[in-house]
Amino acid sequence: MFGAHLDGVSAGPGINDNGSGSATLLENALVLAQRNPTMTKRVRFAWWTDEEQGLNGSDFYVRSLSATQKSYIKGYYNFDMVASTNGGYFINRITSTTAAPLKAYWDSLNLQPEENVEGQGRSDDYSFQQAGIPTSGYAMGAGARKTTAQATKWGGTANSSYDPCYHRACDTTSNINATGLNRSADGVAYAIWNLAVAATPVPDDFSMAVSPASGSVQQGQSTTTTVSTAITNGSAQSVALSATGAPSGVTVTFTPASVQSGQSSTATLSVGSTATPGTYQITIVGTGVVTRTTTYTLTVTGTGGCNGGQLIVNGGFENGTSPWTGTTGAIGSPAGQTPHSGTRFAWLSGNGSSSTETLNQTVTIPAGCTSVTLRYWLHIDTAETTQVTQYDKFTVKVNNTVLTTLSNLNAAAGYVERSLNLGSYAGQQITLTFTGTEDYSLQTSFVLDDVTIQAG
Ligand SMILES: [Ca+2]
Ligand SMILES: [Ca+2]
Repeated sequence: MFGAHLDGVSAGPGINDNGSGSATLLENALVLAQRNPTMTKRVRFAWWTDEEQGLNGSDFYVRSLSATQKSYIKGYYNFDMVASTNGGYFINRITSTTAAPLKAYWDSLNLQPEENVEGQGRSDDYSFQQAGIPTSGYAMGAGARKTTAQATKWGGTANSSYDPCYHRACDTTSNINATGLNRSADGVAYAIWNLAVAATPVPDDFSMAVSPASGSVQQGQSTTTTVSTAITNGSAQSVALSATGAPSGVTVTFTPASVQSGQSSTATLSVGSTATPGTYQITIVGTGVVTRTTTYTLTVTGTGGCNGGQLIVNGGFENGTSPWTGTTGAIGSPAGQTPHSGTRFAWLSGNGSSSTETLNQTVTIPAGCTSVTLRYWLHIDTAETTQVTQYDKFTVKVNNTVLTTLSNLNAAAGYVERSLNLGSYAGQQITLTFTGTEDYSLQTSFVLDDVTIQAG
C-alpha cells in the first residue's frame, strides 16, 4: 500500500507529457499498460487532513491499524510540496530500497536528486516511519533557501526559498511549478508501476463453480445444477461448457451451452434407467482461451431407493491411517513393497515370525441396495516354498465371519484385484477386517491397497 499526500498543490495525472526531460522509463511502462496490466500488489491512495496541526490525519490512521495491518504495508510514499516554484528535487531517505524507483526515475531525467533534509519528520511519512513502515517520497522544498550549488544544478534563484510563497497569501494556484509537478507525477506513476504491476501480463482467466455441487438421482430421473463462471483476470471470454466422467446411461446438457465468463448456465443431469447405481465424480469443463473445470458429485440410486455410493474411507491409504483401526503401523510407504496406486499402502505380515496383524473399518451399507461389492488389490510374496500348506494366511472378515482366506499358496508377482459380494449386508452396519497371520518362520507379506465397497 502506498500513500499520497499532496500539500498545497493539486496534482493531476499528467503522466504523458514529461516537460523537457526524457520519458523513456515511463513510456516503457505506459506501453505495457496498454497490454492488460496485472496488479501484483495493492495500491491505496490517501489524502491526509490536519498535517500542519501535527500530522493528525495520518497519525490517527496509523494508530488505527493492527500490527498485522501495519505488516501489510510494504512501503509508504509521501508526496508533499511537489511543485515549489524555486524548488529542487528531493527524495525522502534517498538511499533506501523504498526510494529506489523514485530515484531511478529522476536519475533517468538527470535531475541529480538530493536527500530531503528540510522535510525530515515534518510530514505524514513520519507517522508511518514511527510505526516501523518503510517510507520514501518526493518533495521540492518549502521555506528553506536554495544553495548556490543547487541553483547551478537545477536553475532558479540561490539564497531564496524553494517556495517563496510557503505559508503565505501568495500560495495560490498560480504558485505552481508545472515542470516540477510533472516530473514528480511521472516519477510517482513510474514507481507505482514498477512496484505493483507484473512484468508479464496474465491472460484473461476465469473460474468455475457449481451449486449445488452434489446430488442424488434415482434411475429414470433427472436433476439440475447451476454452473457459474467468474472472471478472475482480464476481460470476459466465451466459454463452451461440457462434461466428462458421466457414467453410462447419464447425460449432461447445458442451457445455454456456452456463456461469457461471468455468466451462468444450467446443467441438467439425466439418469437413465440403465445407469449403474453408485457415486460418480463428473467434471464440468469450461473451454475458452483457457480451460477451467469444476466437479459435481452425482449419486445414482436404484429404484429400490438405495442411497448408495463408495463407502470405504481412505481405502487407498493415502491420507494417514484414519479411520482404519488395528495394526495401523502397517499403513505407510516403507521400502520393500510398492503401492498399487498413490504412494502408500498397507503391509500386513512379512515378519517371518509368529504374529497377527489386522486392519478394521466400520461402514454402514445403505438399505435398499441390491449391488454391494467389496474390491481390494492384494499383492502376496513369500519365503515359503511349500506348494500344499497354508502356513501364513490372509483373511477377509465381516463381523468376525471369515469370507475369504488366502495364503502363501497365492503368492504371485504384482497386485491382484479381488472382490466379494456383500449384498446380504444391505441395511446393516458392518466391520470389515483384513487379517494377516504368520507362523514361526519364513515370511509372507500381504500388501493391500485401493479398498472400496461400492453400493448401488
Ligand atoms: Ca495407495
Ligand atoms: Ca511363514
